Amino acid sequence: MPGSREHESAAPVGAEASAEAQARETHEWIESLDWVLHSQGPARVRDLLRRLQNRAVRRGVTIPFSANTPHINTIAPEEQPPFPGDREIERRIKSIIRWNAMAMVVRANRVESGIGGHISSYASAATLLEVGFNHFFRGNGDGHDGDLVYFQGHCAPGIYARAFLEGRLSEKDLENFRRELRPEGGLASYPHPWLMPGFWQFPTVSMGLAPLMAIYQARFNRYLEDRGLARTSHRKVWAFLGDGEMDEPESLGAMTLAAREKLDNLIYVVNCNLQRLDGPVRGNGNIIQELEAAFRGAGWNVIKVIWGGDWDSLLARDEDGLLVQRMEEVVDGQSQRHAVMTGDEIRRDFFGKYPRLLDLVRNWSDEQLRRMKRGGHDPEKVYAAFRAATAHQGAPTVILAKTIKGYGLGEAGEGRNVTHQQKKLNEQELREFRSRFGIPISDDEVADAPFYRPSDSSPEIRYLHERRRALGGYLPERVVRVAPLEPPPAELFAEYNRGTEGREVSTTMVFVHLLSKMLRDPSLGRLVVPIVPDEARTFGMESLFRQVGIYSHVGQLYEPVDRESLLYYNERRDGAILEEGINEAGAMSSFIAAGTAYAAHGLNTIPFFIYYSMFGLQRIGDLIWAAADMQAKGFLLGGTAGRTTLAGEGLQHQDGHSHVLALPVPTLRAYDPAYAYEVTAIIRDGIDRMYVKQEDCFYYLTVMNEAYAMPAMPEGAEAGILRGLYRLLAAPDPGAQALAKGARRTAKRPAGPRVHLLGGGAILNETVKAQALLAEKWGVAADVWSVTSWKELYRDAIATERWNLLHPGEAPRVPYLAEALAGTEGDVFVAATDYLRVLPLTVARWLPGPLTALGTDGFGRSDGRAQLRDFFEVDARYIALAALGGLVRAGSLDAAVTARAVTELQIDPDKLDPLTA
Ligand SMILES: Cc1ncc(C[n+]2csc(CCOP(=O)(O)OP(=O)(O)O)c2C)c(N)n1
Ligand SMILES: [Mg+2]
Repeated sequence: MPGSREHESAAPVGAEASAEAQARETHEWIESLDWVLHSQGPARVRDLLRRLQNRAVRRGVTIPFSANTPHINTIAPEEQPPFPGDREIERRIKSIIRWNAMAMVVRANRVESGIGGHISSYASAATLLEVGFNHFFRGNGDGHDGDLVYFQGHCAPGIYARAFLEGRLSEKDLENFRRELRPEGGLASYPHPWLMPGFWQFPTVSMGLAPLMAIYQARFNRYLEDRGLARTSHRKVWAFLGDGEMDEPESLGAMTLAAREKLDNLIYVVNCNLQRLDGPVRGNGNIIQELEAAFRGAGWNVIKVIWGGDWDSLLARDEDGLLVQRMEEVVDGQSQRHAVMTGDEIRRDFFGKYPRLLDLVRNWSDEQLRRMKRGGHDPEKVYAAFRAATAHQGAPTVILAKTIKGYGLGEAGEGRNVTHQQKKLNEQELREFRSRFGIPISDDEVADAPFYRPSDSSPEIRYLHERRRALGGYLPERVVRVAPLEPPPAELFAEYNRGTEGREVSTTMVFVHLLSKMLRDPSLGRLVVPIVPDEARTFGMESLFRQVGIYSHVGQLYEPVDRESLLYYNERRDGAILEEGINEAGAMSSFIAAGTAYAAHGLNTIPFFIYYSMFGLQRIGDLIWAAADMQAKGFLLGGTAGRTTLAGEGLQHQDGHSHVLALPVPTLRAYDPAYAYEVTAIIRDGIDRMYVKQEDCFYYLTVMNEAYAMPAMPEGAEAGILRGLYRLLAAPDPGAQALAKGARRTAKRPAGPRVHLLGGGAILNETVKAQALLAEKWGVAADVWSVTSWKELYRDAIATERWNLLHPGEAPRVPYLAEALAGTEGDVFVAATDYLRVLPLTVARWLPGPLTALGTDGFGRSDGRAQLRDFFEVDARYIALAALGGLVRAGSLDAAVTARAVTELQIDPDKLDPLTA
């Protein structure tokens, strides 16, 4: 090409050289390299290669960037350490586990077709896991010393099968795999700490969350050590992951953080069986090479375990690199085919491409070729990789192990595209599996797929226990050994109950003020973990930069530009703040690590994760669900909350539904407080429940940026604040105003129903204004109730109703809502919220009278608060109108009043409907 820097066309001599001459030339270069390596060592080889590369570039040869190494094992056979275990016994143990894992799934599906379960994932991962169990994973000993292992969710049957051999699970448990509701209990489908709290530590089955959470767990372990709270440097974090799983953005999303933080306590093991659910992960590519480049590029230590030991001798004889070239040519889809080929077919398809490769395996039988293992099925290769990974310093390690999905299933699924879904084996297939792995089950019995456990005195069981003893105990194991926290001093919270005496502050400012006080508290402060995704300034938290510092393992290597200012950007090794950058998913993973430290480390660390409320439950809801599964504790703070309260930010920022999204998370207590004393009462109660009483729950609080005077706490309001509702302001006595301005009570019901305004969060003040409006303009008396939590009211009501349903003979219980509103039967209720109307509607049927709900259904807009509250019809005027409408429907007010009120309140009846606009 004219102008091209690459002078292909000008290639003088070599271009026309025959293939034979080229081969000779290649050979000479390689010989030279070998000689330099032999005589002067690897540094000189590197130097020469660099110089050659520079030379080529300067002569116009473009060299495409590649972060790849050749498609062979990273650890050369010469560097491989001797295998310390008993290969034969370990093989037998592994075979028995394979059998039981498979039998568990097959039997569960015989009892109940369609109950599910997976055979092929564990079948491919067995060697990886067993080498870990026999030689690496440290147990908890007598404390919290163990490694933290994230097991691939679909491998659960294999983990159960091992625990069965260890005597930690019974035959009945295995029989009831995926049948947890049997009277005697059963095993959870996947790793769920909520369902098996003494066993599973980490929920991993929502793909992509485990790799992300593991990174932040490893970083949090460092943080604990740097803050002097725990010794953690000897504890490794292992994450066993699927190659298909690596396509989740979360899987690779935080990889640079792990490298930047030099997390050498972290090891990923990616089971590269080349398949996911539907078919190949990269049929037309090579997932191992692709992941290698990504991880190396990010700064990880990458160890590829591709070929088993049988390949070593062939590779040793691959003088000119033709075998490696062939290994690199084969795309994964074809490699998957090789897994199901006969030896003869492999000879023709793989080696047959080049006569010299055919020659290489001339003396190999077909059977030998068929049995050549992939690296992930060779314990010696896997051991070498794990050992190198655990010894590596200064970077996290990823092990990319090539395996076969459904290994050992033969015709029943080995390497087949359907293997992920395989749950049933017929008698013939069971027999073959049994024979292939040498399980001592007779032909007569094999059809029943019985579980098999050798006696306690057998060499297998003795070996297995001996190995786990040497490594400090059994895994997985979740131990909760934490002393309850001493209740924090009441003085911390007392000042907020007095109100701000007219000073205008926002609930966010109140929260930050309390957080700062808690961080200063001598006993509580060390346990508080503030977490922000680049929003500290948004929430006015800069003062904490100076007070407690931003965590950085390396401290601060630069002089901050704002060094002279009081609130300078202060990074410290013992800093308390986890400043996660614009990364809610990572910040949530930190929250999970801190919120489960009571189980992982025996520490009551209290995370406070504050973020833009719109980017919480909506964006990272799956992680919040996982946090609930893990019984994480702590406080999520949805900042700048509310659809009409975060003015100016518009459609993608203004949150009117996070409280709806909080409804489904069973252990999440969600509050929408309006006043300082509400915020602090809830946080105080949260600390008491979670850390003093050790209840399994966590908290979601929305905090706003609208400043207003905070009133003092009404006498006796605290219990109601926590339960979700209390009377904030009793109705003013309408007295002389009663009959003013046409508010004529009908003759039919002279006393008439009363009005109750239920407000909350950002809209509570509008409700207060509506109360005044109703009294002044129409002489209507209304009580104002602050609703701090629709979710609490709803949960209490459904729980009570359920109890009544199941106990018809007993005196019915009364939901808290009805109890709190006793004496208001037949009254008129108006609820207004900065969230969707569905929140108040969830409890409508337990209110003693008819409800009109106002809320912010629809898209947000950017404008001021007053305009937004008009647009969404949640300001005092609409609340008043709704109250009048309720009175009309109740028959105590003339319909003409409301018609006039629309005009008087300057409401445009033909305005846009925010629901659809
Ligand atoms: C977020 C999420 N999406 C989809 C699934 C459903 N799913 C379960 S396993 C699987 C394939 C897993 O493939 P891979 O990660 O390669 O693991 P392997 O079983 O091959 O070891 C899929 C799609 C899931 N569990 N989580
Ligand atoms: Mg896979």
